[in-house]
Amino acid sequence: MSREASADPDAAVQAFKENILLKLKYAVGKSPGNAFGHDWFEAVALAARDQIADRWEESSETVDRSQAKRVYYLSLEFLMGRLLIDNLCNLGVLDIARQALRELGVDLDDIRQVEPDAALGNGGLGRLAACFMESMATLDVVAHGYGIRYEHGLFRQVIADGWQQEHTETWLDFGNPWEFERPEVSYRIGFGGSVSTQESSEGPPRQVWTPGETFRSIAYDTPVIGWRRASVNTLRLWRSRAEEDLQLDRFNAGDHFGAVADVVKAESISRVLYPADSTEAGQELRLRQEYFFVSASLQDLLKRHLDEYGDLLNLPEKAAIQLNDTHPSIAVAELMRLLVDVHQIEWFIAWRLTVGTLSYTNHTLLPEALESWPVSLMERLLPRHMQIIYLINAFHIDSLRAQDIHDFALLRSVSLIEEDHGRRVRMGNLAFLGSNSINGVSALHTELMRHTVFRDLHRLYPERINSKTNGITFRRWLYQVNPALTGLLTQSLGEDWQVAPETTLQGLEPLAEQAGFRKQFAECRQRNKVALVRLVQERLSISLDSQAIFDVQVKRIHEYKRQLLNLLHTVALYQAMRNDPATNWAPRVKIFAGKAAASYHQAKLIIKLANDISRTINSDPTVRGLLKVVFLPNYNVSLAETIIPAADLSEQISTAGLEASGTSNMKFALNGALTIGTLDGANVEMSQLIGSDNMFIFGMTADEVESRRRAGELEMTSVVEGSERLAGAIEAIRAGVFSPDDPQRYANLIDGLLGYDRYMVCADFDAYWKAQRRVDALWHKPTQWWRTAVLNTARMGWFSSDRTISEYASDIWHVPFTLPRPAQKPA
Ligand code: HBZ
Repeated sequence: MSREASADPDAAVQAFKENILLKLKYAVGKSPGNAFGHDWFEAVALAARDQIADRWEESSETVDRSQAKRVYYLSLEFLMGRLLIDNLCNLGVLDIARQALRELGVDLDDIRQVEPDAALGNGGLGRLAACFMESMATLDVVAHGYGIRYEHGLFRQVIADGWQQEHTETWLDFGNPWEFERPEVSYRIGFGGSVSTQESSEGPPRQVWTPGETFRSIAYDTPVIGWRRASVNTLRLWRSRAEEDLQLDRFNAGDHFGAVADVVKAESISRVLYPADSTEAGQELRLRQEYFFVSASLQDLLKRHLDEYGDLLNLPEKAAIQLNDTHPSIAVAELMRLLVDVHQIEWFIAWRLTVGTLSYTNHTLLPEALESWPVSLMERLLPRHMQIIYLINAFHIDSLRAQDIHDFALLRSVSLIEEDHGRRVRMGNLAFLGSNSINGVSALHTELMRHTVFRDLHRLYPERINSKTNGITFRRWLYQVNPALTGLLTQSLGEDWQVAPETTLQGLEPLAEQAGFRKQFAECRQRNKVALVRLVQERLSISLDSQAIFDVQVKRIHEYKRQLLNLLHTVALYQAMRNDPATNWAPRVKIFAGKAAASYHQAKLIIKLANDISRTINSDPTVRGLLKVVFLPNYNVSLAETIIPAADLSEQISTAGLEASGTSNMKFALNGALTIGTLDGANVEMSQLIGSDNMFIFGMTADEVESRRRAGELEMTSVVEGSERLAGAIEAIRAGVFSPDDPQRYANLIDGLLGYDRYMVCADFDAYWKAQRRVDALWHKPTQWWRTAVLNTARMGWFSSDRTISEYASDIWHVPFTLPRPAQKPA
């Protein structure tokens, strides 16, 4: 099959249809008469997979022949979501598949819903990895993603009486048609045991690690195809297995459970994704997961390298390994171990190869999210790695002393070992020292990295830190989720705009001045809103007015993201509407969704508060037609795909300096929602490109937040007293207006806010309220609103993950890439 879909559409439909029927019969074992939704999904997925496999083979052969440098993206999370539409789109056969199914009496839109979300991630970091996989394939960057094939992804959130409950997610229950199991690709992973010194006649003594227990990693490969059949890369996820499935001697002795104990222990490593999205997990199992996938991935890529070149000394020229946050940072010690102990490369050469190959992306500055492991745990679980870390540290500190650096405070701060709170290994410092590039994910975040967490390391290695502002794949986050708008853009900008939206989208700017175009743009939104209204009706039995402003905050629930600020505004707005229902209010629907880490009590209370507020307001006839509040349960990629294109207003209101980048901010604005937000993360760059007068920017800047924190001004009684609206909202929540069944429910939450407002919710409230009134005012001027909305879409081109990946490719990985080319027209 060529890079373009077949020139004869009808023949292509017939061929696809036949393949679906073959898959249904021979792979699923059903006939069309007794096939259910999932059977059809599987048959279509397998038919699409055949086409991907053809391209996969071609891609691999081309790469093998060219001996191109390879990129390895190591990430504990890949939040892929559903893959059917993604794959059909990138193959260029979406319409062909739709028609083929229609002729079989099946609706593609029904069966796409059957596919479970691959939720192997918590939030932005995991979704970024998924967008990057797609962009790398699209740009022909030769890349492998490496991670864990969790049997259970992020928990399924159920809201019961307003409270979050976590249920096990079961995405593999019906199998996974996209993956290929590779039982022959398997490595041994050790833990514990001891290290001994072995004298050698050929050189210096060698350290030999004899693990106390070993498990096996098994590879599962999912092909990732680029847009318009560009390259096909591989996402290789590891599953953990015991060395033996059954200990027969124990079984024969009657110990039937003991006989499989090792299996249970081994498999627990890849059993479930850690649901904490920022607080350090602090669990042995988590460290085991990190080491397990890092070791398997490094063994695998070194084997590939040796098969290709027979030598490891050219590793940095032929491989670039990107560490997605510190979760894979044990790679620094593991790569050293493999090079020195297994491949017997001299220490300093191994160190040069390691630093030359690794690079690290930081995604957070929150102190509680910076990983560190107790030395005692490391010594017990990874004794050889602990020795290696000590050695790296000793050589590092020695080299500084040799440069006449003796400042004790500086040496302490750049050390790999934290001595103050029990001895711990600082994984951020390990990743920094072992990498040639350390990048932040937005300009502001990178600047803060240079001045906060990595201040001292940055002084020592000023050229290492660089900024790579995040991006999103437009294939999924515009073309697939918003076919109406995509169609309008094609009609207005011509067939080829999708090839380089980074530049072509700007062509919309003059159209923002045309009433006819604005009307069509607004109609697209309206269709998406109606779809969301339907979903809310189905899931929550709440009816919404699709003419109201859809004001949306969807993301993980975290205090720094300030859902509480939004809820306080909701209450204040409710009170203002009740007091004065005759004012010309802009009707609003406040939409919330997001999961809280299971152990994060405050975040779970915020979910309950959102649900309490929702119930009270939605049943109050005085604000009927003016205000509704909904909390949509179980936020995931698929739900985002319905919500984002239906949003009028995007809430990006984190305390400035704390959101590293944000990526939903980009998805909303690309689809034409207006942003209300602080100057935080990538909002800053968005405001530069979109124009701050086309966004509702409010609140303290990162510098102002910092000064206020330094001055210790976190006690808020006087701030609240000075703001009548804020005081009213706080008082109502505290008095139990929204929780009559338990009036004290939010007393602590509110007291905390007044006594020590760490995230400056109160301090930013008035500015937020005013910005919201600017939203109302603009909504009353539809010409201006829609003009602004069009300009938002027009100016978001730079936030494509193709741009981000092209920067990683040129500046960090030093690999070639090709931007998409226009489709060749059939002769
Ligand atoms: O990474 C997010 C940042 O908060 C967000 O601002 C940024 O846009 C995004 C992509 O760069 N960070 C996360 O999503 N972090 C995690 O999900 C996480 C997961 C497990 C952890 C720690 C953090 O142990």
